[in-house]
Amino acid sequence: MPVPTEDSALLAAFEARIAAGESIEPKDWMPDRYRKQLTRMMSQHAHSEVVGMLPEGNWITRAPSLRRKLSLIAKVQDEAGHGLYIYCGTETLGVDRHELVEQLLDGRAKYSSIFNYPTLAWADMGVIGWLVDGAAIVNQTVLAKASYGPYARAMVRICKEENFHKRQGYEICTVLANGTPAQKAMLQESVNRFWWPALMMFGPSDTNSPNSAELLKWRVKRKTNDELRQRFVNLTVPQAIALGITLPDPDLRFNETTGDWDIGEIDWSEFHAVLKGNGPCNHERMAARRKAHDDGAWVRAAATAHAQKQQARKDTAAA
Ligand code: FAQ
Repeated sequence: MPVPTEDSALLAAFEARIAAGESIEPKDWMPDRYRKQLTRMMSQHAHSEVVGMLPEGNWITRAPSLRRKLSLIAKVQDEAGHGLYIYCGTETLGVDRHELVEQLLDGRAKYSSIFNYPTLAWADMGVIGWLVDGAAIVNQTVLAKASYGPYARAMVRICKEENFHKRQGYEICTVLANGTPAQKAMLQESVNRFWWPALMMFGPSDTNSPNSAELLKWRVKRKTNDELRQRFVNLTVPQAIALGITLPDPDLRFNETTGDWDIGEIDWSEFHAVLKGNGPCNHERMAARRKAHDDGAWVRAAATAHAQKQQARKDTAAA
């Protein structure tokens, strides 16, 4: 019989707290794997928010009115804020955000596949808000109940802002759907491009998701990738019907038995190609991130110098 070690007692106590629905906080004991899994997932999430500014940022100068420009700028700025909350969250796990940013910039870290698709038309600003923020909300509403306190709390605030993003996106879609034939066609063409990539945001199917078992066991994830994807489909199909547009899936059917909308086969070869860096915009996105990072070097240097000066003043006053 194995002799219980200190760690196994700590692990049992940790798992009992999770089973009781308690929140794990930064100074609490946690298994190394829990810390590693959270760092991986949260840093990828933070990177996604920051890279996710690029496709929409591309349309700020071309928004069709001042009102649209203002709300698009505000949305893109919100995404930067979400990245910052989540980077702060990862720092509570004992990692340095500079190291995480390095991992993104040198290609070791992932970010969401969806941001490797181009934004070719104004309608994409509506469709990203509706489908991409819509998918993010479905995922993040559940993550707001994740077992790690700092991540869960960041999600509560982020979901409030994402809800606003989704509404502004859907409102753009509504205007286009009720506009001229050319506007309606632009909307349809955008939905045709974004529907399948939005479904891929939820990750591989449950049978091919290596991280899910551990994340579900420790209640970081509370639903599987496929469960969340299905929830998103069920919520979104009626919204597409209300807009009078067609979702590009000939196999989409309402299943009377399950009450779900069944979808056709996802092209997983496309998903894996995008993850390997071969999506339509991977190179462009990373080049833009690296340039922004290099251009911001003087800001980081100035902020560090300022902080050091403040600290020196405090030290002198305390001496
Ligand atoms: N893209 O074993 P699983 C947003 C990777 S925020 C790229 O199932 P897991 C807001 C996965 O990392 C969007 N990689 O992994 C916004 C793993 O690789 P690794 C981001 C993906 O962690 C809107 C491997 O495949 N949201 O949109 C993707 O259990 C508009 C195996 O997968 C989050 O990050 C993918 N789609 O489940 C911003 C939410 N899917 O690390 C701007 C938090 C999977 O082993 C504008 N994250 N991979 O090398 C999650 O919920 C989870 O991490 C999943 C993946 C569901 C993404």
